[in-house]
Amino acid sequence: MKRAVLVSIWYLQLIPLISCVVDRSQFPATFLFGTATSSYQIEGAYLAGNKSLSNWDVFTHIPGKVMDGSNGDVADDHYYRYMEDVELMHSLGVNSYRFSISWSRILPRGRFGGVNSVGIEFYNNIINAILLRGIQPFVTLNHFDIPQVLEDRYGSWLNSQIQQDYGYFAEVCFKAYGDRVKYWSTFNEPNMTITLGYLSGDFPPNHCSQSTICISGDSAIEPYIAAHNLILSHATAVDIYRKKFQAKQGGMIGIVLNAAWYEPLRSIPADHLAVQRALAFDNAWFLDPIMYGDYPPEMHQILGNRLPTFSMKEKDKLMNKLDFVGINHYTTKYVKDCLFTPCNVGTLQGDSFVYFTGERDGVLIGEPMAMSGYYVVPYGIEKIVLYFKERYNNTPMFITETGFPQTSYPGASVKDLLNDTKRIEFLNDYLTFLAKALRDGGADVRGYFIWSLIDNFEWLFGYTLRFGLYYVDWLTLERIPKLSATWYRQFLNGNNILNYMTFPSNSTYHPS
Ligand code: PNW
Repeated sequence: MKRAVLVSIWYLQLIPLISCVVDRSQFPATFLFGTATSSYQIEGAYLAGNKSLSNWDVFTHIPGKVMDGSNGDVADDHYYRYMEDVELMHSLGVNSYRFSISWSRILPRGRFGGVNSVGIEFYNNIINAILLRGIQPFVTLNHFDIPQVLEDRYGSWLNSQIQQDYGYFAEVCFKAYGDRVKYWSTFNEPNMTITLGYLSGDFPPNHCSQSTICISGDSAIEPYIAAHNLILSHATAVDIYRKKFQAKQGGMIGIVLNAAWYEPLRSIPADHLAVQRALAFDNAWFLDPIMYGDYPPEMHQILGNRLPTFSMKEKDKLMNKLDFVGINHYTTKYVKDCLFTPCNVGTLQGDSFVYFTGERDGVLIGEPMAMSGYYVVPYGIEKIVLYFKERYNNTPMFITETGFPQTSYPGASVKDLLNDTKRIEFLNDYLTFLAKALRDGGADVRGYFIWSLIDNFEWLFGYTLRFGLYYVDWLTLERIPKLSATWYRQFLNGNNILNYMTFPSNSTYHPS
């Protein structure tokens, strides 16, 4: 009963937002429109072509770590079917493709062994195939998966040695692919790698203070050390790119953050400050050092000497180490202050003293998505873009991910999964507000990538969530276009089928 009331009130709030139908012409002709994937989530072939085990290969094989007990051993079998996936992209009419490189395919033993030519060739094949079809590669060097050997030998991100390993890996990639790749991101969502890996322990290397969940770790200290080494690894790679490759190859290099937007729960100063703190602990944690040479003031104030310091030399190395900011944006939440008035703080928000919720006075901030804690809030994308614009002097930005999950529960009919009208509305409404950020806000956003091209291995959720524009049958690995694939193709063609689509009565257009 309560839920029914919540949903209907939420619907009334959305009425003014759903009347807009976005158009390709609202974006510059040079704008990148693409789809995004990552190596571990799609490739499979986990032992093929001299690849070594990654941290995710090892982690997913530990019972109980992934919701449905699955792993990425096969995933979408993209390693063998990449040509089919390239054709899917081509048929969509995208002009770019964001994908990541598996470090363990390129350097199976890190810097302690040779470069694997089979791995090099695999990504060469992809890059050449997409370029032939007018699709620009947008390459992520690291999307969560690292060679397990780096964990076993010296504790990966907790050890400063990783900077050398990462720099070496990046250089091998610039050398091999930089003649054709003009967009490089060093890391995907380091904020997730660090908080999930060293604070909650949900991701490898499964470190945290709670001995029932983690074998080892210290959630108060390790996240900050690991982040410090990761930030310096980013700077090392950018230094190498700028000194040895950029002038000749002419590309851009940046980093990608997981960037939710936050609204104050109450209109009181404490909650407004809490929003700033939440944003600082999310993104400025990484971006402030990379742009300005030090951590944000909000973190210094709270963490004191738990926050490692950058030497003068490191600060110099860090300054202005970004050509663009990549923004992965899915959701907006309310934030409540817990610093001035103590309250219940979640594990991941502990040090920022904020409480996240999706509800205010019994009204949800947006329709809940299949991923818990995620809500559909189209205006959030405009606000997060304008926040980055202000804080980082309108450094060029790309929406490197946004997307909508579907639950793949046993019994979900393929027909319903293919008829993904809610995803279409989500994409249309978020794009509408993105266009507004460009038009009214003057934000220098240069591209937009939908997560994801195909349904894939969704980390802790295994195969229970589907983000693809294409449905994947996990038994046959057949790819089938969802309605959203048709919508994206038409949108890119200058048409938006929302204009003449009739929605089924259970869609959010006509909630029963
Ligand atoms: C992104 N989690 O972040 C990632 O970059 C993608 O790999 C991922 O598939 C996508 O979002 C959709 O979740 C993540 O809670 C967000 O486990 C949340 C999680 C992981 C990754």
